[in-house]
Amino acid sequence: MFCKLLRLRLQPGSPVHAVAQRSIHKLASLQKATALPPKKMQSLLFPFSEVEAYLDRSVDRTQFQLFHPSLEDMLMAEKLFCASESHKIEYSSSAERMDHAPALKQPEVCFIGRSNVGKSSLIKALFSLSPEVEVRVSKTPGHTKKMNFFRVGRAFTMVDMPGYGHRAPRDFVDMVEPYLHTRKNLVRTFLLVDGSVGLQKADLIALEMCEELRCPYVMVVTKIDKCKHGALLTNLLNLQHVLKTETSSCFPQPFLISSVHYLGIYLLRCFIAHVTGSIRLKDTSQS
Ligand SMILES: Nc1nc2c(ncn2[C@@H]2O[C@H](COP(=O)(O)OP(=O)(O)OP(=O)(O)O)[C@@H](O)[C@H]2O)c(=O)[nH]1
Ligand SMILES: [Mg+2]
Repeated sequence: MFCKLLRLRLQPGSPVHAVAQRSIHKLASLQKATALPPKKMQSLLFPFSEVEAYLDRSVDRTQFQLFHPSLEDMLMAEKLFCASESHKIEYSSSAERMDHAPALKQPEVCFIGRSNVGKSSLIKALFSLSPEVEVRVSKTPGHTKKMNFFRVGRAFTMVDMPGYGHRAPRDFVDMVEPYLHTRKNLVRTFLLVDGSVGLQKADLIALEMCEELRCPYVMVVTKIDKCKHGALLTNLLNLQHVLKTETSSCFPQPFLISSVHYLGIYLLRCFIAHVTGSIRLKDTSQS
């Protein structure tokens, strides 16, 4: 009964729903984060700082901290993720094949990775300041079946891809590969791996493909809120080794993310704004 009532009161348009939406909005904003104690804020903005304490002194940390923008830069980037009358953030279209993909001029970034790794959740977290943008996530692997295009004003487009592995191996061959091969306005590909399990065979195949295509890509380590420290460290060090020895098109710094607790979301917003040319970082030595 209570649940029914709650659901009723949380209907879109109801006053309670509006309050709930506002609190999500607050949680996701940098303004809110700056009110946290310094250590907490540091791990929210730069999640690697949390892990770093557990690393052996001999481990080279520079690779994990190459992109280290100022708070001012992050605030500038955050504005791009807030919709307004003149800056619409919206789902634009879906496509099952490249000839159905919208012809767009603005820079584009895409998110690829195994089914269930958290691609759609990451896009949802990035858009959490504009909660009216609907991004569907699901516990069931293979949920996203098409390439979904989201427009961020006139600044850039973000593309949510179907996952590979599990029940959707064809999607990858039919959609992701042709997309990466042909998309002219694609400026960065984000390849997601699950922090608890690390690089899997399917991830290495995707990584090899990005290398072959020489498409600039970035590794994102997801669900770090669920990872045991030991497992996350082992997987990070293995990833660091692979990036150093087997890649040349990959940005050396992996981005650590929790889409549930917004860890690393602020940093990734800033990186996306930067690589799409939407903001100019104040201190260029940090790029
Ligand atoms: N704890 C935790 N769970 C997450 C996180 N990101 C995603 N999940 C959960 O993981 C599941 C899969 O998330 P999706 O975002 O739908 O995964 P996907 O990669 O888009 O999956 P496909 O569309 O099937 O390729 C959902 O149950 C999410 O709630 C995270 O950062 N932390
Ligand atoms: Mg999805």
